[in-house]
Amino acid sequence: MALARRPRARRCLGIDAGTQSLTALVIDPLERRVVARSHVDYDSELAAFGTRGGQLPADDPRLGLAPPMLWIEALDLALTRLAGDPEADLQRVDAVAVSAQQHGTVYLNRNAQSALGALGDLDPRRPLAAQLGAILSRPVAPIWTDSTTADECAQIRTQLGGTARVCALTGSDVCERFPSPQIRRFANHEPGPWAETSSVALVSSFLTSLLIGRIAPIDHGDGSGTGLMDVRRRRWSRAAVIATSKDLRDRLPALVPSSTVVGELVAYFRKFGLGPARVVAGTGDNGSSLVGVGAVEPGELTISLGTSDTLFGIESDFVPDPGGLGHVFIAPTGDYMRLLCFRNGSLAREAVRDAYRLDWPGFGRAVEATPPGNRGRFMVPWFAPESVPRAAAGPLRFGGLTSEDVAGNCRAVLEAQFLRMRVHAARAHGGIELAGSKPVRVTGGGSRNRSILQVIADVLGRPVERAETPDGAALGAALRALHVTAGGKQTEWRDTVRGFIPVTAGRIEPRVDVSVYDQLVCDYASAERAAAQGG
Ligand code: XUL
Repeated sequence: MALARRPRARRCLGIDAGTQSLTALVIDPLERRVVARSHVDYDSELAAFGTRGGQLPADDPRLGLAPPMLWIEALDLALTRLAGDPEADLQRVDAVAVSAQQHGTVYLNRNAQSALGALGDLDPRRPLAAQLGAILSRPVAPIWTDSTTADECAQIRTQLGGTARVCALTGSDVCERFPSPQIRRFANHEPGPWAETSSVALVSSFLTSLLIGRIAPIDHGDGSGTGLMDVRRRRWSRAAVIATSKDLRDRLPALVPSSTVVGELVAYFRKFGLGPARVVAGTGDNGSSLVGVGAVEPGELTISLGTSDTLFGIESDFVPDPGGLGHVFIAPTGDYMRLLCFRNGSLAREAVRDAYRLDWPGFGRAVEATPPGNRGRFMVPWFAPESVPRAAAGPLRFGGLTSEDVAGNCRAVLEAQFLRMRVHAARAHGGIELAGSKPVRVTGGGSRNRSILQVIADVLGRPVERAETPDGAALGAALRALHVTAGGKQTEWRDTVRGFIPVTAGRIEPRVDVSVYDQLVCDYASAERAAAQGG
């Protein structure tokens, strides 16, 4: 008699398509750990696309464009690597979810629906991107780093009755990087390709479409970062859609709650050993990170140190920022999520590190060689155009800081990044509470660097906690997949994340009294205000 085989425990796969790299990881819900991970760096590993920092080089620093085919190749490569890792055991995966950089728009043509539908018939020996055919009406996608759309923002904002009204409707002001001004610009500047566009996807819904073999809906989380959604009613806003383009409504996919199973993994992915797993709606990287660091309840603050630096947390109430610099998005838990996004994150840190030819340990030693408060020397770190506040590129030094001072600049770029969080958290929404004794969770590539974490703790006067994995967004995607397959109830979030996020590992206490920074916060705020006004 054949012995009945014990079913092996299921696993979940999370995929995060970030600005500069794609990470895929597999979690084991019984062992409550990440069992396998693969990572693809766009610039160095898919060099044929010619990206720098994940976007196409351009003379105009305001341009932020990326080729969508790059993300498909990165997905293929990351899964190929996981398939070769016995620890991943992809056959056991029964649920998948995508996380992706927010706000990027992908323009699909009329062939897209049928090409996606035929994914199951593709030759598994050949790469996906090479076989998909022409599915794009625009070969490039504007991504969140783009700030070319100030005119379109002003036009849409005026049509919707000004910043405060737009914020009350969509949760955010009309921002240069958001889909609404980007779509308006594309429709007006390139009417031919716009006429060929049958559907507009976001990066998260685009990659999810490939997984399920049809155009995927957009989840409430990423929808709330489009400038097109009535955030309280959780549906496309007719007024915002029309203010963007009169031909847009038919090109928008449906909006669904983040915890919706949107389809089943198509046969193409069997080549990696994956079976017919359930695919959960894709969402943005910040919402995914919120889950990935376990900050699933109000009062828990997270800082994500990625290409952008973001500060966010869950809120029960909808409290838009009438000043228009902060955002109210929808979190994967279905709650509201307040967020501030600073464009000059890792690129500013890397610009300083590279200017002085340092590696990260050397950068860390330079920071340690200078006292907290930097003897009053500071920087406004706008190496690229900034989003909070909106400002053109051009870093500025104050308090006697010179460009020759290596250690002073290393400390100054970090202190500036967290001083500005103090300044703008206090201004946005009537205040994100930054003071407190509860640790702030830190994720993203920068969270690997202990000297950065120490500066955060000192400047905010609050302990910080680093999650074990810096891949908060990819882990969050895997946990979202797990949450849905485990029943998907609102109350189960705490249980879903339990065990995956060590709460004491990597805790760092402030080393100085927070008052060291009180004067510097004021000096920074005035210097930044003057600089933003062109002073
Ligand atoms: C958030 C934002 C960035 C991107 C980066 O509004 O624009 O954090 O999501 O991936």
